[in-house]
This record gives sequence, C-alpha cells and structure tokens, in this order.
Amino acid sequence: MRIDVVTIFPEYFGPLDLSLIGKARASGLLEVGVHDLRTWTHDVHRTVDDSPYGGGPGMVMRPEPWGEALDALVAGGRGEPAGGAPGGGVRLVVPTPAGEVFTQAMAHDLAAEQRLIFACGRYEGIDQRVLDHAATRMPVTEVSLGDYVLFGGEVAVLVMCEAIVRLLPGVLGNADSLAEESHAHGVLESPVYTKPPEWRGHPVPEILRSGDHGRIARWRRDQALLRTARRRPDLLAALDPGTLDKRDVAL
Ligand code: 6GU
Repeated sequence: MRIDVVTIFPEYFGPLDLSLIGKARASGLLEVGVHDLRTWTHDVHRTVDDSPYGGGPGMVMRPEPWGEALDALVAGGRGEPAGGAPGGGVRLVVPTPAGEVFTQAMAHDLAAEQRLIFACGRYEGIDQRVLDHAATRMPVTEVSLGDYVLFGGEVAVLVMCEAIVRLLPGVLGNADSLAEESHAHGVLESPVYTKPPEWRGHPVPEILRSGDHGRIARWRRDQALLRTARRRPDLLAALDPGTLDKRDVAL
C-alpha cells in the first residue's frame, strides 16, 4: 500500500517513522509520502486560506493549492511513484468532524486499497469544490473519528493510518491477535492479566489459572458481554442474534 498525506503541518507525521508503522515502511509493505500543501502555492505569503463565502467565523482552505496537490499526487508527480492511470486505484480520504464515522469496518475497506491520499483540512475546512472535483476522478470519503472537534485532520490521519496499517498482511506478527480483538466480533474484549498472581491485594481471577480452557473461554465471553452491555449498549443491541448461544442469552 502507498499512503500520501497533504498537510500544512508535515511535522505532525513524525510518528509514522516509529514502531510497527515504521517497520512496515522499512520492510516495504508500506510506502508513505508526507507533502506540505504550501508547496503548491504561488504567492509570497504561501496563502492557503481565505474568508468563507456567505460569511461566518474562521477561514476556509482555498481550492487552488489543493487542486494542484491532488493533480500532482494522482499523476505520480513530484518524483513519487506513479499511481498508474490517472485515478487508478487511488482513494481520497478527508478527515472532518462532518464526515461519516470511522469504524473498524471502514479500516478494513481502506486497507484493501492500493493507494490512499489523506487531505488534512485546518480552519473551517476545505472548499467543497476540491472534494466535488476530486470525486469525478476517484472515490472520495469524508471521515470523522467521532463526536468531538479537533484543530485539524492531522491527528485523525495518524489514528486512521494506525488502524489501517495494522490490518495489512504481514504487518502484525500474530494473525490471531487480529481475529481476537475488540470489535472483531462486535463485542469489547474481556480484561487481561499477567504475572504476578497477586498484586497489591488484587488476585488474578482464579479461573484463568485453572487450566480449564473450556471454562476460561466461557468466562472471557461472559466478561466481554458484560463489559459491552455496561459500556457500549449500542454495540450489544446491534449484535447478530445468530452469533449468540444459550448461555449468552441467559446472561
Ligand atoms: Cl477527522 N477532524 C477534525 N478536525 N475533528 C474531528 C475529526 C476529524 N473527527 C472528530 N473530530
């Protein structure tokens, strides 16, 4: 997979050199390009914003630099690898609190793409014509992390990159950790414990040390369902009844 990010704050993306994302890049599973939007301005002040038509607070990102940036990235300009035919296998993702909510299912969808371009807006957002024009050439998805407001899309892109990259084949050593994790089955994960068996007066639940794998699996399932009921009743309500057994229902 190749990911390009366009931003006025390239420094935000230092963490993409670290940890498992850094390893994925070093091993060639992932290519990342981070691009300063101001590269595509032509005035001395390198202006990227202006006041909104119709009035209102704040500033809006002007379309011209974004248009040139996307032209360059889609054509594979700026010395970066070409994406094939214009628009071929490229999807534009725009972080915005006005987007559809990012989920694990969306992370799986995005992880299946060959190329992603993230367009980080600041201020009140990007002129809508940038997205409307881009949508004539490639799929465009406006995505929100949830019901709160960030200064801009940069941190949201780091979050989405982490969720997407860990799904790429070969990035996680243990494929089991993908299958077992929270949200894989629509319920939250049960609590986890390691040594020592007692710590500051808190023992590890006896059943986990019993060696009875059947009872342990059942206990974990119970804990997962109880947690989900208390913390995320919305997830519990959305569970496919076909995935529930008698003991689940009794709980
Ligand atoms: Cl994706 N962007 C911004 N600016 N704020 C957000 C968000 C995204 N998701 C939640 N809040």
